[in-house]
Amino acid sequence: MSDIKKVIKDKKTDLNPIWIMRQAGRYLPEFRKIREKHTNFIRLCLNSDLSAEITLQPLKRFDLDAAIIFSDILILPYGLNQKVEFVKNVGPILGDLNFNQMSKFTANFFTERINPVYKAIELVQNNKLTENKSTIGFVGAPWTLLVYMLNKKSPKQGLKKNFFEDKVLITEMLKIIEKFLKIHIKNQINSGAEIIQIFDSWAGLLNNKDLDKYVYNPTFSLVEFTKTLDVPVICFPRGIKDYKKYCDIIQPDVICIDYEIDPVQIAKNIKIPVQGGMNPKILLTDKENLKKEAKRYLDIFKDHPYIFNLGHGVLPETNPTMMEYLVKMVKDY
Ligand code: 1CP
Repeated sequence: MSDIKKVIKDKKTDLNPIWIMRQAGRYLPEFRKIREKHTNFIRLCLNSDLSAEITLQPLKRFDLDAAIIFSDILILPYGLNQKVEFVKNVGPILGDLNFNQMSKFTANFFTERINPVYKAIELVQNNKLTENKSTIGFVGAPWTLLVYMLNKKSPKQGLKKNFFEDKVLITEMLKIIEKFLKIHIKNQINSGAEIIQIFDSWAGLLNNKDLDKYVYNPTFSLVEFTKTLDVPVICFPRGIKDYKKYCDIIQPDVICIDYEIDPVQIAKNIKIPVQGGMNPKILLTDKENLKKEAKRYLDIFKDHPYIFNLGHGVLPETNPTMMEYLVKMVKDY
């Protein structure tokens, strides 16, 4: 069993496994080299050999405990025939949403469209580099996907003015998203994913009164479904104010915390295994500071089942030597 699984299943507190959100891609020169030649990002995700190679790149360099599949949460709208493009220095731009068409798609149609993602998982899972490690599959949470599919671009500058206007469309879209997320989760598990992480990157955009409809209900349904397949679920509701309430309602196997939440309060109030927390910007400072901050998290979660990770994805400008230092430091703790 991998150390991550031991932390999740056996609630081990003496192990300090580590993996890093967005560890595949972005900051690695060997990734950039591949990316330069493959300008269409979705097409790159759908190239099983390259996707597997990129997934394994960080494991070749660092003693990480998991491989996270090189894909994207926006592979779901792509699988449902919504246009998805990644524009340099802008981010994702999505095409118009064709609800009538989407509501008619079958599981087979969707699975066929993104089948190379599943092939990549098989390749990664069968590679020697992932022996005794965990292969992590992932999805975007229903709310975060609804955001991209309706907003058609990143909500970094806010949601479009009439985002919540068409309540019927929103309700129906949430149902479709949930249905195909379950198919996507099941397919990933059938291909060898041993853990599923649900990224709710935009949970922090909602008011408390809207959390039931957009976050709690649909995410709980996904978590419950994944558990019936006997695979643990890690939830990352970035920006949510009340992590305790989130855990009480959703009951994930692991809660991944963002860097804005006080880890001391988390360690005190939350009983389930915890992952993450440290601000990715720390990796842009110096080794001494990095050691101090990483140690702070390790100390706080010393008697708690804890998987080391960051409080959001590793930043593209991160120097790989800082990552190397971090992984060694956590392993030697
Ligand atoms: O231009 C490039 O080279 C592409 C950059 C890139 C990469 C490497 C994107 C575009 N996606 C990915 C891979 C990716 N995305 C992974 C697999 C690799 C890994 O984790 O190591 C994962 C898990 C994701 C997840 C993802 N995609 C999230 C959730 C996590 C988070 O960071 O909040 C989100 C919100 C996306 C959307 C997305 N895809 C890419 C970008 C630039 C964005 C964010 C856009 C925005 O700011 O709204």
